[in-house]
Amino acid sequence: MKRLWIALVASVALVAVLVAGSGQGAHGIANPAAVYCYKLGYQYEIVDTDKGQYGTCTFFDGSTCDAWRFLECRCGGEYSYCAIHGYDWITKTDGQNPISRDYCVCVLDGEEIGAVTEFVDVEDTCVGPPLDSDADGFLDSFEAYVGTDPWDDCPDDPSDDAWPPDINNDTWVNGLDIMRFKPVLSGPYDVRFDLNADGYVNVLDLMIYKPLLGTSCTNP
Ligand SMILES: [Ca+2]
Ligand SMILES: [Ca+2]
Ligand SMILES: [Ca+2]
Ligand SMILES: [Ca+2]
Repeated sequence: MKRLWIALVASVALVAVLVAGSGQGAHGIANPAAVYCYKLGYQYEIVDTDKGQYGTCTFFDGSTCDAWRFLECRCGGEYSYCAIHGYDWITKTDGQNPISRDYCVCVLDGEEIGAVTEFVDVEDTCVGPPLDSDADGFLDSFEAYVGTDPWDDCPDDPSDDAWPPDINNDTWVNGLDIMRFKPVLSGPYDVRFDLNADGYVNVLDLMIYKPLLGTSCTNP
């Protein structure tokens, strides 16, 4: 049941960007801030200026941060690994992180549970696909965007938003899900239906159903 369409969209081009200039092909030394941005499924770009190059990370809603500031949660904290997975976040400046002097730590119920660089392998020199923790074919960051659970690949009950195309949470992707689009297509924007994350609900979102129709998921 594993579908990878979103995961695969960006990966081919970005791997080339991430390791460009390393001279070591696909196994080069990558910039941790670039890898972090990429592995969360966002768009990393290198910007040339008079003072040199820097990297930016662009999120689904089009907003952008400097990639290193994003890694440190000094910018775009609401798009961070922590936020995507339901945690709070803080930036620590005690120099105790091997990747960057200032670093982002996830916080759950007031307890620090780890730095984002522990959860995301930003030193991965063979850059794999972006994070899809539950392997339901939709990236963690995308699931956070539409409001489904990035840890759960299949709904347990009709209120359990777990698998993005399964709008009615019955474990099947079929016409019943597509019927739910009807009032939304002509009504106010509802992010739950924005399955290509472009800020609109329209026929482009319905396109993603083509390879998925008739498929289902199962709970353990
Ligand atoms: Ca997923
Ligand atoms: Ca999910
Ligand atoms: Ca369904
Ligand atoms: Ca859309």
